[in-house]
Parts: sequence; C-alpha cells; structure tokens
Amino acid sequence: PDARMVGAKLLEALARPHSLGDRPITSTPSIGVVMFSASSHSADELLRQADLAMYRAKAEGRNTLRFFDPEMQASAERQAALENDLRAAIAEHSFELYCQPQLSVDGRLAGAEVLLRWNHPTRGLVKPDEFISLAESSGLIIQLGAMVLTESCRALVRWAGDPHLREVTLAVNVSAHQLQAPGFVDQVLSILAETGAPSQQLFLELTESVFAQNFDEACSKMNNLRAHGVCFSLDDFGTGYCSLAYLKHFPLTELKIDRSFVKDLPGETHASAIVDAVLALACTLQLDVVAEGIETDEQRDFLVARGCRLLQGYLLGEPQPIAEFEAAYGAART
Ligand code: G
Ligand code: G
Ligand code: MN
Repeated sequence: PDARMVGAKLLEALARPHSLGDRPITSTPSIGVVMFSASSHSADELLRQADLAMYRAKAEGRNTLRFFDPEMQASAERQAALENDLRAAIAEHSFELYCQPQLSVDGRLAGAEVLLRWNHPTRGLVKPDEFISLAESSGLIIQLGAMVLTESCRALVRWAGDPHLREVTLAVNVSAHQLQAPGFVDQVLSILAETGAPSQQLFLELTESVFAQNFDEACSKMNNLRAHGVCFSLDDFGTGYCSLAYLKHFPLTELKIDRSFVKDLPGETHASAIVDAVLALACTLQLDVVAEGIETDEQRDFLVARGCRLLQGYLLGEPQPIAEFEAAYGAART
C-alpha cells in the first residue's frame, strides 16, 4: 500500500503539464514495482522484474502502475521460448508453403494463394494465426516474409515451364509490418531479380490495416512495385478500416470478399447485400473480385449468379503443400 501511494504521487506529479523551453509537455509515465526482502534476489534480477512490470504498465495504457508478479515472468518466458523456436525454425527451414487454388467460374485454375505452415518439432503443424503476430512483434516477420516471397517466386519460375501452370498467378500475404519496413520495396525487387520470376503473376495480398498507418508511404511503395508489374489484392475486404477513398488511390488489381460475408450466403440479407455492393464497386473501379471461404454449392452458385468470377474455398480446393498442388494441377497430373 505504501509503494502504491508513493507511485500514485509520482504519477500525479509527472503527469502535470510542464514546459521544455517554451513548449508545453505532458508525460504519461508508466511505473513498474517489485517488492523484495533483504534475502531475496540480486539487484539485476529485481531490476529486470521491475522492468517487466513497467512494460506491463505501458501495455495496459500507460500513465499507470503495475506490481511485478511471477505470472508476468512466466508469460515473458513463454514468449521468449516461442520466439527462439521461431528463429530456429527460420534457420532450419521448418516452414512449408501451402497453396490454395483460386478457380475461375468455368473451373479453370486461375491463381493460388500461399498459406504458410510451421512444422513445429513438438507441436506439429502450427497455423499462422499462432505465429504471425509473434513474428511481427519480434521483427522476424521480415526474414520470414523474405523466405515466403523467395519460395513463391521460385514456384512461379517452375510454373513458367509447365503448360498448365504458366499463366497461374500466385498471391502472397504481406502484413502491414512488412510493407512498413524501410527496405520492403527493395526486398521484393531483389527477390524478383534473383529468381527471375514474372512480376505480373505475383500478387501481394494486403489487409485494410495497411491503410490505417501511413497512407502516403504505403501508397508510394505500392505504386513503385506496381510500376514493376507486381499486382495488389485487398484481403478481408470490408472487415477493417473500410474507407472507400483509398480504393481509388491505391494501385489495386483485386478485392477479396471476406469469408465472414460468404459464410452467411445466400440466406442472410446483409451478407448478400454486401456481396452485391462489393461486386458493383469493383466493377466501377475496374477491379477483379475473388470470393474466399466458399464451402457450399449454394454459396458458389449465388456468387456466380451475382457476377463474381474468381472463387476460393474448401469447396474448390483446400490448401495443400506446394508440391502436392503442383502434382494436382500441373501438366504431370494423373
Ligand atoms: O490457413 P490460414 O490459417 O493459413 O491463415 C491464417 C492467416 O494467416 C490469414 O489471415 C493469412 O493472411 C495469414 N498468413 C498466411 N500465410 C502468411 C504469410 O506467409 N505471411 C503473412 N504475413 N501472413 C500469412
Ligand atoms: O486472411 P486470409 O484471407 O489470408 O485467410 C485465409 C484463411 O482462410 C486461411 O486460414 C485458410 O486456411 C482459410 N480458408 C481457406 N478456405 C477456407 C474455407 O473454405 N473455409 C474456411 N473456414 N477457411 C478457409
Ligand atoms: Mn489472404
């Protein structure tokens, strides 16, 4: 209670506006507290624990105070262990590219989306939901993204020699962190140059979160890559920061109708109205549309009737390891 009172006083004192030169400044301090007895830990250990508590205070909105508790340590250690696993996995190539087909309405293979899987030594096949955010917060997404792009470009080069695959496009998911990184454009261009992949067949799938950050910067990076032939697809369309203004400004080729809308087709009136609106908007802006997450004949028939020309989902094909995908769709198929 004493520590809490002192902390509260400190916060109050530091939160008062003060001036630096002639500029008014307000601070939002975060305080981490660890209690100890004479016999307990080394000074280093205590400072580390206080630091953890301080980071927790920051994460919980700043301008606040948190006491260290052992669960914080356990959670930080779990994070660090998974991060180490991830780092090792990148070095050991334990990631595998899966491919999910995108079919045109006549059943032809038009494209594929790359979906990353992690073959974890003890946890088995780990899906991206469980490691992408960790890869982002640790910065490892840059290396991981480069690996995915390189492997995808190599696939496009292989496909160029296959009469059944040579016109198929390949879509790679790119997170906002990757696009934001200073070297992103150069990274993509040098991978294209090194592999010799046809840039017009490479689609980068971005989500709307990209536009919530630095609009101008994202726009200029996209324009730069677009000028080199790379295409852009807007993933999960309609679920995020849906400002229609950017649709006009960004060099997009394609919109993806999010699975959450497709799921409720054809019965749900909101979902079908949204699908109609997206298709009309895309038509006006001359963008292609891919519907994702199609699981039933009814969903497919509805989308096709409303003019959607590219289809993706378990009904049409599940994500499978890229070698199996090539065996299933390539010229060598049986
Ligand atoms: O099957 P699925 O669990 O693959 O994918 C879950 C999410 O992970 C999707 O939102 C997808 O966009 C994302 N994702 C899949 N592969 C990659 C990848 O290689 N890079 C990035 N940044 N995201 C990916
Ligand atoms: O966010 P993004 O669109 O990149 O995510 C693609 C995700 O959707 C992947 O996790 C992929 O495995 C999953 N997926 C692909 N097709 C279907 C489908 O028909 N139904 C469901 N439930 N998920 C799907
Ligand atoms: Mn996607």
